[in-house]
Amino acid sequence: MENKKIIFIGPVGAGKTSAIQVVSEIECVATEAKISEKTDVAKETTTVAIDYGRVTTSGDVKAHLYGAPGQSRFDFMWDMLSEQIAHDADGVVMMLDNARECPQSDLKYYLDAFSRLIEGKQLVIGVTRSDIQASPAVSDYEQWLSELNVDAPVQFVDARNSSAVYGLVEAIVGPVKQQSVSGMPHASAGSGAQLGA
Ligand SMILES: Nc1nc2c(ncn2[C@@H]2O[C@H](COP(=O)(O)OP(=O)(O)O)[C@@H](O)[C@H]2O)c(=O)[nH]1
Ligand SMILES: [Mg+2]
Repeated sequence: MENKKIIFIGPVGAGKTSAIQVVSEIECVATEAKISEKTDVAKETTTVAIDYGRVTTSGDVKAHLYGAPGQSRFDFMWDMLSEQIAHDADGVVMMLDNARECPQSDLKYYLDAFSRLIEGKQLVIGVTRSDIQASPAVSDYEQWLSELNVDAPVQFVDARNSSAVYGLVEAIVGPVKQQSVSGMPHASAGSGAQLGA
């Protein structure tokens, strides 16, 4: 059985936890991940809460979904996360909240903070809350990405909507058997929330 790994990154409230929960075929709880850091004097272990869920592709590949903590108090964990959990990831989903003050800054910030993780991997940008704040538009994100020489598709999604989130995951691992434990494979989370890719 082949395994793949997808890491969800982005600011608090962008929808990482919701997205992983809505598509996961197993009950997901926020997992406590042990991250160890070797220092000169001792081996320190810190525990940090991360989201974990799983989907299976139609080619029977298990895709493991991890949500990186977004809180700034965990900023210092990101490098360790990148190295110890995510170093062999197959792709990265960056969730951004369109209703935040400056999504363009968030995009730049997370591209920079996770540059080592993202390098050489498939990146997909999932933008939530366009139901609350319609602009910037997909084309704005595409423009910013091209100015930064970053090659990544942009999809406007509602993180509570499983079909939208499957779209993000499938951009990395290909077609997925849609069998989330939430039992609502095509649940819609609100009117006008899905603006498509
Ligand atoms: N209105 C709206 N709410 C959303 C959307 N996506 C996610 N949410 C909600 O935003 C809140 C924060 O999401 P959460 O998954 O906890 O974000 P996280 O901090 O990135 O893990 C939850 O209450 C979600 O239901 C969206 O597209 N529109
Ligand atoms: Mg969360």
